[in-house]
Amino acid sequence: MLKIDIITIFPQLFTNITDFGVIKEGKAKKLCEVNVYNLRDFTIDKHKKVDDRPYGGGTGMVMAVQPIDDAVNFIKSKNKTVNKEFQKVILLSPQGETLKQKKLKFLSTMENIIIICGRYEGVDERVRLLVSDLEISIGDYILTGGEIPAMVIIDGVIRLLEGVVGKEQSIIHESFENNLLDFPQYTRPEIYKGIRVPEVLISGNHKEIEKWRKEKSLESTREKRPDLIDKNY
Ligand code: 4HQ
Repeated sequence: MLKIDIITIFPQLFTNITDFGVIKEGKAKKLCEVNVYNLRDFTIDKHKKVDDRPYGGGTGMVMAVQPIDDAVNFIKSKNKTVNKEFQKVILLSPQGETLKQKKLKFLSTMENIIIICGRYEGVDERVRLLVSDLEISIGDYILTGGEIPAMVIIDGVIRLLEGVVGKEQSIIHESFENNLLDFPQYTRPEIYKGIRVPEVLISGNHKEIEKWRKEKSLESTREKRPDLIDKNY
C-alpha cells in the first residue's frame, strides 16, 4: 500500500483527479491512499499567512519554512508504521531533477511519499535543506504552483502499482522502459477518409505484426527522439 500525502494551499484542486479512472481504482483496491493537507492549518500566524517578503528585497512572496516543516512532521507522526527508508519528502520546483519514468518507478516502490506544492516565487531555501529528500521538476517551464506537477507524479506512480492496471498496459509501459516510443495503433474502421489500416495488422500473422511494431517503434524514436536511444531515462 502506497500512501501519498499532499501539502498545498489549494486542497480542492485534488478532489477531481483522485475520484476518477486509474487513481480511483487504485484507491478502491486499497493499493494506494491519497491524503491532502491544507498548509494553512499549520500556520501559527493569526492571519494564517503562509508566505512573507523575500530577504534582500525583490518582487513577490516566499513561502515560509515553519508551516511546511510542521505539516511534514505532523504527517510523519501519523505514518509511524512506515519504514523511514521507504518514506520520501518531495519538493516540486523548476530547480529539481527532471522527472523521468525511472524516478516514477523508484517512487512506486515506496511506502509513503509526501509532496510539498509551492506557490508564489518559491519556498524558503531551508525547506530544501531541512525538510525535503528529493527536489523534482516536471520539465523546463514555469507553472503557477506545484499542484499540477504533484498530480503528474500521483498519476504516473499509481499506474505502476502492481494490480492497478491490467497486464496489457504494463506491457505498454515496458516499451517506454526500453527507451522506445510506442508504435502506431489503429482501431475500426479499416478505412477512414481514405487512410487504410496497415495490411500487416489485419493479416493475423503475429510474428509479422510484432516485427512491424518493433520497426515502427525504432523508426519513430530515431526520427522524433534520437536522444532516447541508448539512454537510461
Ligand atoms: N513550479 N516542475 C513555481 C514549477 C514546477 C515545475 C512549482 C512553479 C513551484 C513555486 N514544479 N512554484 N516546472 O514550475 O515542478
